[in-house]
Amino acid sequence: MAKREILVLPDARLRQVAEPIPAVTDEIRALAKDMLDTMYDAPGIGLAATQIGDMRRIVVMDLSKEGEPPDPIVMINPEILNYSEDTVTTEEGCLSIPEIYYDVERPAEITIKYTDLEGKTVERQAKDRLAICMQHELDHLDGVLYIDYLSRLKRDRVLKKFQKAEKLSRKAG
Ligand code: K1U
Ligand code: ZN
Repeated sequence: MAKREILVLPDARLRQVAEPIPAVTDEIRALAKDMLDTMYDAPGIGLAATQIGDMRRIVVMDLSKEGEPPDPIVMINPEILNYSEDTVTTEEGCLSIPEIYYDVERPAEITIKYTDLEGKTVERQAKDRLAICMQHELDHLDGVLYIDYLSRLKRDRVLKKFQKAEKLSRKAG
């Protein structure tokens, strides 16, 4: 198992836009495995490569419930083709913004297209938690964090908390 370090706010790399992956190689398959190991260990239900400081467009997810067999999803160069008009508000968390949760409103259903680990193009519809998690993870690839959808007051409160924590940890060495 190769666990990678997860970047935490206010790390500037979380704001970078990731680059497309030209081909699915063994190195990409190894990256996906490290990302899944890192996500399961955290634990989380999703992880974008941006969050481990790798600026390539790849995301992993697993929304299986406790007691169910694992159901890993790896999405390379994912693109959302369509958003539903109806929206849903759900509580989101982020491994790069630990221990903070806020309600976010997003489109309830999406159509998504991506390349899988075998290099095949997949197009599928998603709703409920899967659609929310996919949107959250794809945002990471564009340097967008869920706190960007909050009011300025709430977002600034979160940013200040993490800026202060980073300053203190730098001081402590
Ligand atoms: O991208 C990330 O930071 C991962 C994030 C995904 C996510 C959570 C909630 C809504 C949208 C996207 C997480 O996995 S936070 C942790 C979490 O939700 C969780 C952890 C353990 C068990 C169940 C959920
Ligand atoms: Zn996140």
